[in-house]
Amino acid sequence: MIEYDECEKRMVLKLVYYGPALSGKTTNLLQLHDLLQPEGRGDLMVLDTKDDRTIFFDLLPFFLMAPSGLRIKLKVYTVPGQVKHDATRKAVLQRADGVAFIADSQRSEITNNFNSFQNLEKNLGFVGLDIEHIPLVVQFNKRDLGGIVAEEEVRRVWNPSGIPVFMSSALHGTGVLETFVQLADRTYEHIDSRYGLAGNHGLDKHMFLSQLVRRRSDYS
Ligand SMILES: Nc1nc2c(ncn2[C@@H]2O[C@H](COP(=O)(O)OP(=O)(O)O)[C@@H](O)[C@H]2O)c(=O)[nH]1
Ligand SMILES: [Mg+2]
Repeated sequence: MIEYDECEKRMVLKLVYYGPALSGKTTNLLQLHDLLQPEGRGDLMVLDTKDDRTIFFDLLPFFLMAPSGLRIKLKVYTVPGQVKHDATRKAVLQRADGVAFIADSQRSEITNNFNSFQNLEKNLGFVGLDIEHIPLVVQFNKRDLGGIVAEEEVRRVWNPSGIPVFMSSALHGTGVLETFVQLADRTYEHIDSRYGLAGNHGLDKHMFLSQLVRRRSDYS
């Protein structure tokens, strides 16, 4: 599904933050924009309506270079979570190389999380992708709030799936980088096995991740 042009030495990777409305997908991108190294980072595009909801998507681009000269553009998208925007979600999911599912930890959101995850599975199928094989991580956000599902309960439900699960409070920046790094790690593995990022381009995983996630504070 990846966009790869051998002659142009160019690769575009697409990561998608999926989940129910208001779970914190846009907030994750805002925090990532602040946490990640400025050099390779493009401009964050956030398209909110006046009621603070994403109607199309948000986009945060990153640029990396492999020792071979291969240029990699990594685009991180969010989807609108509201049920009525299903067509937009399908469009954003097209050609995705990895997905982070952002769940809302509040008990009141259990059904919305469940429906949105089912919607992800269905829409991946619709665009010709398979939830069993696409790099996928799950984040339970808003851990700072009361009335949330206990971590043990979350893990009991999700552990059998083998999908990595992170607890976060995106509003306060915790768990955001961990989620992203794990998604980037899984995506690297997936791409490397098909395109030989290490073998053909001299880009090992450590180099890939460190180009992405050097924190701002490393520069001050
Ligand atoms: N308390 C709390 N609020 C959060 C957290 N993450 C996001 N929010 C709030 O939840 C609302 C929806 O967040 P947003 O990122 O727009 O959700 P999206 O619809 O998934 O993009 C906003 O008011 C955020 O400030 C969090 O970790 N804790
Ligand atoms: Mg949003």
